[in-house]
Amino acid sequence: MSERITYQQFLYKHLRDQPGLTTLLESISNAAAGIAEELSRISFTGPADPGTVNLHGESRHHMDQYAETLFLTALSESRACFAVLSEEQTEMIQLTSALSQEAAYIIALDPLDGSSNIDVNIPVGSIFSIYDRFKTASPSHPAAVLQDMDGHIASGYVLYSTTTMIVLALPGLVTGFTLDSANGGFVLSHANIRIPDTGNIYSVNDGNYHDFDRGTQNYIRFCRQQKEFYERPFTARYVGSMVADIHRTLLKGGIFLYPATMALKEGKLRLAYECRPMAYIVEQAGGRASTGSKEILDLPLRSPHQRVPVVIGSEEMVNTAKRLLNACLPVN
Ligand code: P6P
Repeated sequence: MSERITYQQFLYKHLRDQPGLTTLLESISNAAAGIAEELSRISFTGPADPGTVNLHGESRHHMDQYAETLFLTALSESRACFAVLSEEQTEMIQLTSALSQEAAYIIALDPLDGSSNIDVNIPVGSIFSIYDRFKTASPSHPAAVLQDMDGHIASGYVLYSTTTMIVLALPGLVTGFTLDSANGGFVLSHANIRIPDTGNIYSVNDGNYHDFDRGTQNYIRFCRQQKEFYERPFTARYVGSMVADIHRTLLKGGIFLYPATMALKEGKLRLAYECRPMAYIVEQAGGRASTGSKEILDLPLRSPHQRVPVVIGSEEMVNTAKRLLNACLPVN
């Protein structure tokens, strides 16, 4: 058994000159542990209230509110967070005065992604990106700070599944930590995560096939045909929970796609707190993230809940997908 390194020890080692960021990341882990605890009791606290929807018109679970409250409380108590863009809130929430030099950071946060899966015991996640407002030209204006990636310093997700994990991406280093419920706290379990350059798992909601454009249909048919005509058969895996699908892709290689559909012409997933964080994590691990034509991390954020199509995963597979997605071959 290798030496046990705690999440705190990792932060003190890699961020010793950024105590505020360390405090912020510790607050995120505390909220994550609290959410994991409440999720473990979900069978006793009851299912979602049917018919409850969030500001996006998507089904809402009482755990969505619970998760957001834990994160906002922890971030506020950290005193390191200036503002939060939360999936659950129409506008950004400012937690402190713009004059606070201590509150250097702005967070884009999906407090609990995939909550419609909770009541059938399928993994869910939290997703976050962290920006240092003082690295930008407009530190007092949260929307301006998030407009591009200039102030971005870290992204991560929490996966609530067989185990609860935090995957944290710092520049050039992606690391996984597993919650040790017996001793409390997160412990380093996946040092220096690197995504395989290629793979054979494709992850897309095949039910949308006839709603996809021809390029996307071509790529999906390419994936299906790998089984019949090529030496390396592909396999399909789709959890329907972005954090779970991306985590598998990150560790095993593969590709995840949420393309535009007839109903969602910009795709379903949000740039600020789903696609950007996941793109940063996957690219720092050696993978790629695109809309199919543009790099996710090059996209300006034009509105808080802007949606974008996403094609993300192993570099070789994303490159192949981009070629087919943009080749307007007829679907026969
Ligand atoms: P669909 C969950 O609702 C979510 O936001 C992501 O976690 C997931 O990848 C996607 O939507 C699934 O969407 O339309 O395939 O059910």
